[in-house]
Amino acid sequence: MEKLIITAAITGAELNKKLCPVLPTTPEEQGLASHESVEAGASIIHLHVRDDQGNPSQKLEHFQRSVDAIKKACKKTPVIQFSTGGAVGEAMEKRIASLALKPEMASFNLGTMNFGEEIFVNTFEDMRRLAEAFKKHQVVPEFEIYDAGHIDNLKKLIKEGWVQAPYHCQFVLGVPGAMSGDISGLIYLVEHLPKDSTWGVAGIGRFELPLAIHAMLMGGNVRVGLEDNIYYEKGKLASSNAQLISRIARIAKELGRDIASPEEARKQLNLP
Ligand code: KMH
Ligand code: ZN
Repeated sequence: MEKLIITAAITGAELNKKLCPVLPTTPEEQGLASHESVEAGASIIHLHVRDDQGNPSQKLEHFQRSVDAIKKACKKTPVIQFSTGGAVGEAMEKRIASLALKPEMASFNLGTMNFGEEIFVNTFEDMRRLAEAFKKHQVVPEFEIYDAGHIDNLKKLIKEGWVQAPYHCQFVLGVPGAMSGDISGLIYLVEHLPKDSTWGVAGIGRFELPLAIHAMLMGGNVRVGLEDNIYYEKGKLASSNAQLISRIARIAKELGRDIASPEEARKQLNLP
C-alpha cells in the first residue's frame, strides 16, 4: 500500500466559535493549527478562510494572508488545498476566483445536493466553468464526492474532455442530504471510481473515525478535522485539529500504514 496521506480540514465554512470554541478562524490561528496538524501527520491542509469578523470569505486577500501565515508557521510546508466549495449559497464566480492565486490543489465539487436544510448548488454548467478555471490556472483538483451519482458526474466530465487523469477523489460521507457513512457505501464508491484514481474519505460527524479506519485498511487516504467533526468522542468536543489527526496517526502506525510527509504526498499525487 502507498503511504497514508492525511488531510486536515481545519476550519470549514459552516461552523463558528460558538459551536466550536477552538475553531481556527484567523490567519494566525490557522497557521498554528496547520503547524500542529502537520507535526501530527497531516500533509494536506484543506483551507477555508474567514474575513475580519470571522465570517466565511472567498476573497483573494483573505486566502493570501492565511497561506502566508500557514507557510510561516509550518516547518514542512503542507500542500495547501483551497476550497472552491465555500459556504453554502456562495456565488460560483466568487468560489472560482481564488484559483487565480494558483494553489497546489483545490476542491472540485461534483454535484448539486441537499446540505442539511440548505441546497449546495453545483450544476454541470458550474462544473464546466470550474474545470476551465482549474485548467487556466494549472491547479490540481480534488473531486469531492458526496453521493453515488457524483461519480457518474465525474465520468461525464471525463467523457466530455473537461478533466484529465489522475483523478484525486475525496468521498465526503455523512452530510445530511447525501450519502451516509455506511461502510457498504464506501466499498461501492471505491469499486466505481474511474481508472487512474486515488481516493480518500472524509466522514462527517460520528462517521469520521470508522470510515477513516476502514479507508486505512483498504489502501485509501483520510481526511479529518474540525470542518468535518467537532467531537473527539460522543459528547466530548475535540480540543484541536491536531488531537483528531494524532489519533489517526496512532491507528495508522498500529495498522502498519506509513504516513506520507508533504513531499511524499506531492509525489504520490503527481503534483507539479
Ligand atoms: N461548505 C460546504 C458547503 C469544499 O470545501 O469544497 C462545501 C465544502 C466543500 O466545504
Ligand atoms: Zn471544505
